[in-house]
Amino acid sequence: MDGLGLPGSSRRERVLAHVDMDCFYAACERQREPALRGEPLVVGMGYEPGETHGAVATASYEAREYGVESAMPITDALERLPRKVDAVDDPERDVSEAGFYRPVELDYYESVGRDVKAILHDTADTVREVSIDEAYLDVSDTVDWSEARAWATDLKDRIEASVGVVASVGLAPTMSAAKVASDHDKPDGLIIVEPGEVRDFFAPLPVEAVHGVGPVTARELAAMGIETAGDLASADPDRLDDAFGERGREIRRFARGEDDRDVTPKGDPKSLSRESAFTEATEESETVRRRVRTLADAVADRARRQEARYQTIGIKVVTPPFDVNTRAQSLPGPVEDADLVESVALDLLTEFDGAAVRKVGVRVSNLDFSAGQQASLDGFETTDDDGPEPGEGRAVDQAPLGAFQERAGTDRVADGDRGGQTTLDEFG
Ligand code: DCP
Ligand code: MG
Repeated sequence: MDGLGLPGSSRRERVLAHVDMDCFYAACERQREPALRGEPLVVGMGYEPGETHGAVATASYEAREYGVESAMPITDALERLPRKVDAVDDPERDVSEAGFYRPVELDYYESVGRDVKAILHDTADTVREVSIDEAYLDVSDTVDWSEARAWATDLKDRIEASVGVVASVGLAPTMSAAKVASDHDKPDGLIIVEPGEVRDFFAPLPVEAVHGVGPVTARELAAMGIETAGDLASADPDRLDDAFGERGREIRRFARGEDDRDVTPKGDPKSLSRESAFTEATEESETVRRRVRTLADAVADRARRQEARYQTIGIKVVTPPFDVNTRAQSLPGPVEDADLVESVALDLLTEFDGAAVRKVGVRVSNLDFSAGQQASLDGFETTDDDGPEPGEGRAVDQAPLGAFQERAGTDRVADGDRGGQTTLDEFG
């Protein structure tokens, strides 16, 4: 019953998947032209049949064996792997050592990508699409570690049977480990990294495998004698801090398998919020304040994990029968400050001292993701996992009343959104 992600609390080990299609553009070409299956195949951006201009967008794994790589000029690729049509006419060439070349047709690949994503959305509630052929899934609520392999095998089979392309899948309790896992056994890969195995899984890999470590950082790390993720995981944090600042500590955390980023659907959320109901309306203001403190911590932690700053902090107080009261305070600029979320929320709550309260919520809005990854969440989430605090009734899990609603000029909104509307107006 945790999973709230409260600071200091142990989160339930999540079951996250990263799905990435194998040699995707080439796979799409093979899907509509099955004769290309099993053949060396190069898909060229800016390439035209019979010509030599353009660059390699992707190559089938058979073509990669000839040294053909993404972003290589087609002229170089042709030196390593001539075209079949040219080899047939050239007595110097061996047709069996030649391949096929096709120009990029993005519209078609996008439609295949959409078909794959439809299956992903069908199989997981939370899907973050990353690129045309890649997505993260959070299946914690439906898949247990004991059935992870069966689930992933089924997903791979479904994609191949209904779309005709092959996916590599990695499962792990963190996003970065899941991504490395999906890449680890390509093509047609399936790697499961269970909780507790993440650090060992990373240890022998080169530092570049660690999220946030690019070629430049890798070179700097190598100069410090840090070559594998294992070296990075056990490096002296002060030394990393001296060399890279806070980012040094962050990549060390990733190398240790510590990555608490959430899989969030794509697109900016308008707000991040948590709400929680009391079994029965309570007039004990200290009970309400305690709950608001918990929610404020949860919201601030969620914002931190999504790398969101916020300029508005608000509360929602539901009084019997279903009167939704919202209050908010806007700040001069975006902040990331958990203490401030708590103090502003408690301050706004004082107006309701002594009132009977059925439900409370804390929300941050006017979000700013410029500092990091983007995320999406609509309206209020009902907490389903903060247990009762001592001396108060059990927190009841309820369907969310819907998003905070606020009409211009009023801050008391009839509970018109209980029928599942998701209208959301910004505070402030
Ligand atoms: N792509 C591109 N240019 C690049 C890299 C990729 O046009 N420099 C396109 C072609 C790829 C697609 O994006 O097919 C997906 O990129 P990936 O990095 O996932 O590469 P592939 O799917 O081709 O290969 P892999 O099997 O390694 O995932
Ligand atoms: Mg791919």
